[in-house]
Amino acid sequence: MKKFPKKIFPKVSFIGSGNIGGTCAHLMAMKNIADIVLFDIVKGLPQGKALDIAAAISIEGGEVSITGTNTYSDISDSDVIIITAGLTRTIKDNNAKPPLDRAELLSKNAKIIKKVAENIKKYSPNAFVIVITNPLDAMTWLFQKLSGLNRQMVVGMAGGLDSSRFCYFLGKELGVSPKNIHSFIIGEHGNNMVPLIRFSKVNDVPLDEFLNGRNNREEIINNVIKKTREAGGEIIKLMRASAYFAPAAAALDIALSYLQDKNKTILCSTLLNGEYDVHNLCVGVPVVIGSSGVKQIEELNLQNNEKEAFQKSIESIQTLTTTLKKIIL
Ligand code: TXD
Repeated sequence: MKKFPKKIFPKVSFIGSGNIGGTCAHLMAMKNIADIVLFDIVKGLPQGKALDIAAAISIEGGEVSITGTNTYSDISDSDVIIITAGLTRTIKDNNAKPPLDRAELLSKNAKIIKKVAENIKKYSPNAFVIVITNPLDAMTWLFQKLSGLNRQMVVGMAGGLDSSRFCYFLGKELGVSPKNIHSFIIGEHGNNMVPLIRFSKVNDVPLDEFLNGRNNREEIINNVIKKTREAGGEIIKLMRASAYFAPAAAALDIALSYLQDKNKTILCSTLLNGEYDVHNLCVGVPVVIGSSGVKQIEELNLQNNEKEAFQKSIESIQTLTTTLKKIIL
């Protein structure tokens, strides 16, 4: 019988094999598009998840491989690396307490990102890296600085998730499929996120026009924004764990756009060097992701009220980034 050479797949590594890492690895494995490495500091966790996902691949008839490891050299020469290592906003031992603010994770997660950056620089300096760890914009900035990777090869995942939540809530409110809603949420991944209503569309019609004539227009929009802002905390309150299905799907979307050169415009945190008049900060904006990473940063023409909200967001990211400079750099 004729033997065909085994297909060569790109390599995707996950640093952190917890809820988001494990779920995203599973989603990716089911697409049969990349060999996967799951890394974690907890012994057994990545190995166990890899074994479980390997059987799922087998059911699907997939050809990709998946490996679990506690050894950094196993991530060598990855094409994509997804970083989820770190603490979450969950307070596990006290259900009565509200979820932590993302900023409260700063110093502990910064130490973790430092170690991760050193190892990615050593073993996989040509990878396209997607940062997921909170506080997102500050951790993306820190990773880019410490790893020294080119800015177009580092993004933070958040805006895609926030926008998908906005589309879901608005779709529910209006009885429209979220698929037919476009929304833009820029700025910080946190309380100061900036939903750009003027750029939002329903069935290709600007949202403002779509809601024209409804006397509860303001109420609908404010309600959807509030729910979007609070979704992360609400999920923690409900299930005592940080959201992971949608974050994993949003990370996969970015990875696929890179691996398959889709040139999709996705809201990601990226290092701004003058764009939007922002210097040396990672901020959520629309970017085009393709085979060379961030191919383009799309500069939206903001109006004064939008600029004001964006500025508030920038100040919040700036505060965290300045703290990072003091404690880590
Ligand atoms: O939109 C977004 N960016 C986010 C971000 C949406 C939701 C949650 N977001 C943040 O992602 C969350 O606040 C956390 O900072 C990360 C990861 O969340 P996840 O829910 O996956 O957390 P888990 O399940 O606790 O997994 C984290 C794993 C866990 O297995 C730890 O053992 C591991 O990280 N960990 C490490 N791995 C490697 N190296 C080091 N140093 C390390 N420390 C912990």
